[in-house]
Amino acid sequence: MKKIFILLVAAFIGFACGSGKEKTTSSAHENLNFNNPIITDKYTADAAAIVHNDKVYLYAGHDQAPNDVNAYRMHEWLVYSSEDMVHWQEHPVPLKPTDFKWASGSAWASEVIEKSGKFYWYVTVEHGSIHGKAIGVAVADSPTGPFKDAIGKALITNNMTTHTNISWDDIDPTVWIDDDGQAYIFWGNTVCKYAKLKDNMIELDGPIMTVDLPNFTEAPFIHKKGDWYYLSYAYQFPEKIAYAMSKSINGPWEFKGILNEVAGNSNTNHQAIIEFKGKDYFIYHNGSIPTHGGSFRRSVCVDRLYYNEDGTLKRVIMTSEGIQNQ
Ligand code: FUB
Repeated sequence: MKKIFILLVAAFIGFACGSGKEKTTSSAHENLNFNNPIITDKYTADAAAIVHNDKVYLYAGHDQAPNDVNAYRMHEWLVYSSEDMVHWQEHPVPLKPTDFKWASGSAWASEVIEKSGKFYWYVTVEHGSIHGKAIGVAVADSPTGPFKDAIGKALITNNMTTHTNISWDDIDPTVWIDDDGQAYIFWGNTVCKYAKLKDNMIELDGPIMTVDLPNFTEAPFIHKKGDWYYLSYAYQFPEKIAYAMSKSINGPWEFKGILNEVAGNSNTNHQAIIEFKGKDYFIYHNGSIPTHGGSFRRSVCVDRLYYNEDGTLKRVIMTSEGIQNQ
């Protein structure tokens, strides 16, 4: 009897200690916020980001498709800013396809770049009179606008490129200013195209060239770290993100494999990569907001990006936690 009593006491102490330990673990988890997606009151997609005066400005397309519509309905772009990659402030709507008189809609993927105190916003829209998608440019004196059409006509139209028969191959611009000041625009669906830009940033300077990349779908993005140029892009469909590396913006580009897997519940993934306050970030979108999130109601997320010693990229780990207070 005495033996049974001792065993019961020991079992109780063990249970009490065990549950105490479990509580510590779960309260540690409770301190983590689920920071992805970073914006939850609107559906956002195709993020582009710049760093300016110690802030990140994030530009996104607004997915506005009603819950029963499975097609893109995108009538404006949005802009957010953050000082820590955790808290995001929304600014007034900075740009719409209707700001381009020659466009008929579709606020598809875009990218902003700063040059000489001006902010140039390269956007994909549907052209009003030339069949197919086109690329336009807006300009502003501040990263939050107001932006206005910088040219009064499209920079690139579907009839300027004959590499494919599809009408949506002139989409997803990304712009890079090289160390010598020369600016380049990369874009495309199915075929990755690029061209030099004149110093005024609103005219092409020379022929349209192509980059041969395996399973290129769309969303080219250029960034540089040290001596290496990186060309990441949406690979296959549903999209993974793959990347290639080069020692020159003009190539040759060496394919390096997958950087990010298919993002949850979304056919597209559309990445942007930035360095901010000494850390590297991978920005993408998924379709994770319950219950209507999906390929046409997407949400921008951010996770860390890490490099290997040889300059190659570690595969992104997409998380619900995202970026935590640091
Ligand atoms: O958002 C419309 C299109 O979907 C973009 O232009 C592509 O990059 C894909 O994300």
